[in-house]
Amino acid sequence: MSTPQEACHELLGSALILLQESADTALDDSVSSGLRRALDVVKRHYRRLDRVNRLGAVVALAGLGNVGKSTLLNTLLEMDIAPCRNGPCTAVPVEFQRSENLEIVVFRKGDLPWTLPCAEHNELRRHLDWLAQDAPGESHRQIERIVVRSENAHLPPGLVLVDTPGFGSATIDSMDSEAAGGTHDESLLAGLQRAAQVVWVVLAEQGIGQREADFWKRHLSDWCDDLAVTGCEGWSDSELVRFRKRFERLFGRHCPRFHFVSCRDGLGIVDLRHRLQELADQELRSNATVESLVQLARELSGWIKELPLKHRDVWRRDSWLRFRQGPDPYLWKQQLVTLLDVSYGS
Ligand SMILES: Nc1nc2c(ncn2[C@@H]2O[C@H](COP(=O)(O)OP(=O)(O)O)[C@@H](O)[C@H]2O)c(=O)[nH]1
Ligand SMILES: [Mg+2]
Repeated sequence: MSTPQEACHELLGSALILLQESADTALDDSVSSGLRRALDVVKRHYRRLDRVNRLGAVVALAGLGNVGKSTLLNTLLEMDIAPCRNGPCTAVPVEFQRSENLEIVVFRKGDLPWTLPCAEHNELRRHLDWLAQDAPGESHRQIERIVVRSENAHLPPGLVLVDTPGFGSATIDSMDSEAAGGTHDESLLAGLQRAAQVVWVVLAEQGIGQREADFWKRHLSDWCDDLAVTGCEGWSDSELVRFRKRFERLFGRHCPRFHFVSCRDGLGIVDLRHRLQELADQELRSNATVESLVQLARELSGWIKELPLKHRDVWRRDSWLRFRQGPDPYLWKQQLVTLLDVSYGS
């Protein structure tokens, strides 16, 4: 029997074929464009799954500088470990993984990795403060990334949680010329290359700039479903709702989930830990993908029922039969078929 991840991959593949073939042969333009919109959503899930299969459960906390990424990571892990702004700032990506050993592994350009075993947490912290700072000098310039292994109960096995370098808030906001924007985008993206998924971090009182949202749409929307808003201590529920309403429209159709958190009073931290567990676990992640597909099928079903009768037969006949026939070990397809079989309905 296939694993949930393999079954999810298969399900997405057959949904893609059904939507593509039906959109290509639809006689009516509005039917074909409706199907293509659904196709975009499924393609996005497919690309995501592909990236996770390739890179593993590597989740990066990313965002502008000084928005609380490192502090959030420390709070999530209940450990004073990632260097924060009141210490030296993080100049290279620092990856945190669960392991029985307490050690730091330093990856340098054109060199073998260098392992630093640590006897206790303070020693690790001291090494890390020195390594992660933006110090001048050849030895620091050669460092590409740092891996920290520790037996932290809050790090789900298999998850790699990455603290990424901060980017001055001025940089994205002041990208006036295309050239400056390009350079900045490249450095930001280079830091995210190894991440299969991104949690984008913003600071509540700063809000979200148009350029940040544009950057997200252009480069991250395929693998960033989560937005952590830090510094929300003392915010009332209605203020949080207002924040969401004000900024969610910037993201368009694929708006990420907002997680309101505070490292001061622990608001939202348990929920965000659960979300990271979900991202780390193949089965939970596959279930979440299927849930989104079922939601999409519900929307499609509602849309089909609204079509004029003569256009309601949206599925290409042979594609529909093939879709129904494929393997369905977890009875996921059956749910979709039930929802989507409305072509001739009343
Ligand atoms: N009030 C408040 N301040 C925070 C919170 N998270 C981070 N900070 C502060 O924001 C500043 C920048 O934090 P840091 O984690 O270094 O930001 P980074 O550059 O994004 O990694 C520090 O002074 C933190 O104390 C939060 O949830 N609430
Ligand atoms: Mg930092």
